[in-house]
Amino acid sequence: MKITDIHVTPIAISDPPLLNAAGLHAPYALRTIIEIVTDNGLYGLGEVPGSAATTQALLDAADVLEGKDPFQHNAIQAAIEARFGKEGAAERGQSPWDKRRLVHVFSALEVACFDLMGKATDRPVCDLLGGRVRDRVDFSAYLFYKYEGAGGALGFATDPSATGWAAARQQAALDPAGVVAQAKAMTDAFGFKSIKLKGGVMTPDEEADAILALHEAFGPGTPLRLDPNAIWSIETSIRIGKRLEGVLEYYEDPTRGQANMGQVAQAVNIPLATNMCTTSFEDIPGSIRTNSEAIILSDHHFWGGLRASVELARICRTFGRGLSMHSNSHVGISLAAMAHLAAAVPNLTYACDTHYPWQSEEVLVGGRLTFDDGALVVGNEPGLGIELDRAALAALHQQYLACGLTERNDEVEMQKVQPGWKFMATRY
Ligand code: GKR
Ligand code: MG
Repeated sequence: MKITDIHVTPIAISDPPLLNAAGLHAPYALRTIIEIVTDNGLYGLGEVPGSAATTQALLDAADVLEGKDPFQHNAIQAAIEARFGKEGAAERGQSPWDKRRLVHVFSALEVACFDLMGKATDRPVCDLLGGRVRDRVDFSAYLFYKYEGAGGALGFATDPSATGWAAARQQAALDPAGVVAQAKAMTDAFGFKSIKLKGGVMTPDEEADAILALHEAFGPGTPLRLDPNAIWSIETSIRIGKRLEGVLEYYEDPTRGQANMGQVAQAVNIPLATNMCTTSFEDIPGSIRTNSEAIILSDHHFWGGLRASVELARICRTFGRGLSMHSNSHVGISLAAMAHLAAAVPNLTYACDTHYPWQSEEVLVGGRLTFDDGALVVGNEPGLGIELDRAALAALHQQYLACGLTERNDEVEMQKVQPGWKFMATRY
């Protein structure tokens, strides 16, 4: 089996006005979809966070891949590295999401190759990652402070004909009551059993109040997480952490950097988790030295693919780290890859993050994937078990061209609402 063609398609999907430490989500989130075609008539799919730079890098990678065997990951990785050079942790940036280019290229290509390998061998991807240890992958409710609005063409407006979660996802949530209402609507609609609140938006005490309100509303049996995306000082992180001891399942990136996280970890009796201070293999020695977190949030888009994520799981087991999973706004190709990975990793024991309920569009035949009582059921279909709806892909590509966005910039979006607003690496 040889690679003959690569199609790279940037798309824009409607995204509501969600708030975070870096600002505000734009009306559209960008993703790049990759399709790798082989000489035996198969195709494999990958999806990564979109930007003009990532799309260009994937287009530049195309000729490196042509003629290669999709089973030969090492050869493909070496060829990509030879083309692009190496990239260090420094390129990640300070935002809540990862801005490195190469990890995205590896991830997109590698996931598409795994999809192909599965189709060629008539095996689901989880079988190629060691075999499933679970059929059902639990996901958590991912709550956001938000302005009123549906995103996409509606922007800050709402669609009065919407019902159920589609109606609830348009409502503003800016205080503890709004957060609890959002949590109820989301858990009712999807059956999620764990809840994460994206913090770093309101004052730290308001966010702690929201967590305490969730604890009160859902009871002690519901695992809760808070993620201020590292914009709190050590002192604030410790003070708020003390308010939330016995309430949080884990405390995600309260402060910036491994050394600071290590100090908070020593002072607060809640496991710390990260997708910001330990984000690549070269960060692992520092993580061990500083004891910066108890749990690492894996993300195959940022750790360089599915194989790398399985390696990360092994390292977590060796060093006594727990393992959970991070997400960003996405469609079903990423969700299917996340589910196959989580199905095959024994120590991925926490419910995974997903932004999927916030999105409404899809590029898959059959439309949106569905959660069964908070979980995705991983089937036995070959590869990722999904097929590309080419008409839907073309429509979302047109939406990309029409919306004019070329990269994610939450600060610029926030400035449209609050002129002069500035991202601060440490705000409180
Ligand atoms: O979607 O606004 C968002 C989140 O803040 C996202 O970009 C983060 O990467 O989900 C993320 C996290 O856990 O830090
Ligand atoms: Mg996080």
